[in-house]
Amino acid sequence: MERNVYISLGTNLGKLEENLQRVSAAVAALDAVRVTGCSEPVLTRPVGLKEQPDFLNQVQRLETSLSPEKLLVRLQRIEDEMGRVRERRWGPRIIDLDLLFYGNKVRNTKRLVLPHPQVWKRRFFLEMVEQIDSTFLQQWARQYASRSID
Ligand code: PH2
Ligand code: MG
Ligand code: MG
Repeated sequence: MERNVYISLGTNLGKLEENLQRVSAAVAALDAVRVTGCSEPVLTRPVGLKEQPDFLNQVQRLETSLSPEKLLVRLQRIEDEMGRVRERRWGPRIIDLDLLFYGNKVRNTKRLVLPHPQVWKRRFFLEMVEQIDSTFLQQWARQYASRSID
């Protein structure tokens, strides 16, 4: 069981608040996943591709018995079911679900990079994580600094 999983929810097309509520409900309905914290939703400037509408973003903390890879597949399934069209990288989307942190796990595979490669560059995500748990990022950094290299 991993208790410190952080995901970001985002939307910048259509009715933003409605989209966020629908995707929240879909995450909450996942088997083997419990939502244990939510930040306030925040309107953010688009990162990457600048010529697109602002995003409504929110961070949620999950507790789950799913592996990072399995959780990622479930999140991608929600994106697909909610009609996200994967067109442009970093382009506008009805729904965007990103896995930001999975406890202290580090991954660097083709399918999954953990922590999310963009998380350190997007202050608003870090601030939302801190809103949920003001000590998580410090703990993460301390564990990372003292990790055994093998
Ligand atoms: N997600 C992206 C690209 N750009 N910008 C903001 N503000 N919020 C996002 O969630 C976001 C983005 C691709 O995942
Ligand atoms: Mg994103
Ligand atoms: Mg994404």
